[in-house]
Amino acid sequence: MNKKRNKIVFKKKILVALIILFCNYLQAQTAMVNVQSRNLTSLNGKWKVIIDPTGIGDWRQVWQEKKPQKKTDFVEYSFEGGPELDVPGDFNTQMPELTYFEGTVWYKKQFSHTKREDKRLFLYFGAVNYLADVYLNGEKIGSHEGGFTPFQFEITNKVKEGNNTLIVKVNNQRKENGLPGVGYDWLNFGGITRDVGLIETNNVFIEDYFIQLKKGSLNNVLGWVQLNGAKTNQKITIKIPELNLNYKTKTDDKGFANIEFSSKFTLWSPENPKIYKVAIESETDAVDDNIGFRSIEVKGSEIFLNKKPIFLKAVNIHEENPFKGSRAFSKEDAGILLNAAKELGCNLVRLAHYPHSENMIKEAEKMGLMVWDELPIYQHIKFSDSLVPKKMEMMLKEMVTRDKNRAAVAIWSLSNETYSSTPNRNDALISLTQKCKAMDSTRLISHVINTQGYGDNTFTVRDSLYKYSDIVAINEYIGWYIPWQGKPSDTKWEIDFPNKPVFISEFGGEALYGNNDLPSDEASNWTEGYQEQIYKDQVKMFKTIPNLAGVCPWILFDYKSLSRMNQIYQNGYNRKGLISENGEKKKAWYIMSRYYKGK
Ligand code: GCB
Repeated sequence: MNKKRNKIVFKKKILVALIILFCNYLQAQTAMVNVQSRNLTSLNGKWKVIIDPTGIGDWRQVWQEKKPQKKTDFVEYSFEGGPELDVPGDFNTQMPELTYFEGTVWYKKQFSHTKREDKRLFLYFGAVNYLADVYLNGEKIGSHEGGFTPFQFEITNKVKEGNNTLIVKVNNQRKENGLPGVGYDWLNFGGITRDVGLIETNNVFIEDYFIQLKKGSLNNVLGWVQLNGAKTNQKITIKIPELNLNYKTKTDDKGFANIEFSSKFTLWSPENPKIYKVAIESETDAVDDNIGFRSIEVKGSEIFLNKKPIFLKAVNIHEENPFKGSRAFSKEDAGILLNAAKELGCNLVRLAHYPHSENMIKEAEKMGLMVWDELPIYQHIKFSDSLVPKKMEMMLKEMVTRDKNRAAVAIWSLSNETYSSTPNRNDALISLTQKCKAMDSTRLISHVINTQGYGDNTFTVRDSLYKYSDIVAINEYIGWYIPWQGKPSDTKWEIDFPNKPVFISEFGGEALYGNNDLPSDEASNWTEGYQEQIYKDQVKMFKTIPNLAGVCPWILFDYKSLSRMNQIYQNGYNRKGLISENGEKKKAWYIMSRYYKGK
């Protein structure tokens, strides 16, 4: 009896400990948007590191940087004498011993600060994969979970005059209840992978705002502004000089103001990616942004951009610089990936399978590429773990907060290849969909599914989660993982959602560039010809799809994936790219680019 009780008490204690640990990772952070237009001091550059494969640094309390006090003392760690890594940047590609590393690396940076009256200071991270514990001058200031979204901590009362030491414990171990979970088909690039900086603000500052066209309208903006700080009743002005717009409103005592104005906008579109300079001003702050205005809707079984039907000519992209084989983060990296998408003839990029950097979104926006913005809710997620829905919600909030003023972002993609048989999957994803809609009702929402039936040359599309998706997004690899069951041009479709647009969000197959001498009718030869044939067949099959509103090959460039272990052809690369990691176009590229030219 007693044993049983002890067990229960022990379990309860573990639960409480877990909840405390988790709350720690979800610590409230400010959500200041558009950090690039703030008073930002970069902390990018060389950071000293300690590699901690066993995780003992927690026990040794590395963040305290202890020094020997007396002659008999010694300390079994030091940043001095060790390596340095570039921030931003994944750690895997910066040191050979970190190539496959999934564990802890401690990062250290010193900075000098001059305190100023009436100013507040925030520490900003564009992204850290996956867990970050942040210490300033030996004191923990917060934690964050999730590898692809930004976070910030206020350090106004913690920063010292003069020299300060920042230590960040970064851990990229896979977690059963992480997002993504433990299995995924891309390289788990760890580290401080995006920009880091200090942001100085006035006491009351413009924290966030939403300035986009009202759903269905081409000239009415419906949005809001949120201030942060004590003096919350303030006059707010929104200026768009090019349109002679000077809109005024006032915040309430929570620092919140609704915004509503109209103008004759030149609308943002792939043909004319018009972006306006917008100034958002309060009595104590001013922020500049570049904002485009467009409408995106589903009506019946079609997608409409600015009230005109549009076919989504898309391509999947992972956030990897193909030439360096490292996590992409810069404008230049974005340029490599997006220029190739443009050249293929795309009007949309599916940024798989997690939110890419702001550079990707902003560059895509300038180039006239719509963006499919996706959460890493990928395949085997432990929806029944009580922490998982909270993490999903947190990530959703961070993604939507960051990207909601980007006209390019047309679709919030909330999940990829989840399974209706996974406990709690529907409840968790339906609730997430509702939360997404409540945050932003102006964009489309998608759930990508790959569990359709395919037999007798007929697809059966049934998953009830599509009810909550504006489009029926299907991943199918007919011709690669599943052989064709008949003539592609005779394919039949039974779709339980006959009134929704259908989007083939993934299809394709593997080929090693330049591998052209072996017979091309055998998958196991990994020839360009075999991949090319898949594309030819797919293009024929597309004609059979009712309500087809777009297609999206997997994937633009070959990319690193450790689960791809065929050492003759794959060598650690997923070879479904239309282009090799060296920039060489495969035969399938030309099939796809011809298809897009004809659309
Ligand atoms: C999929 C996944 C994608 C994989 C791809 C593949 O269905 O969504 O992440 O990388 O298949 O290559 O198998």
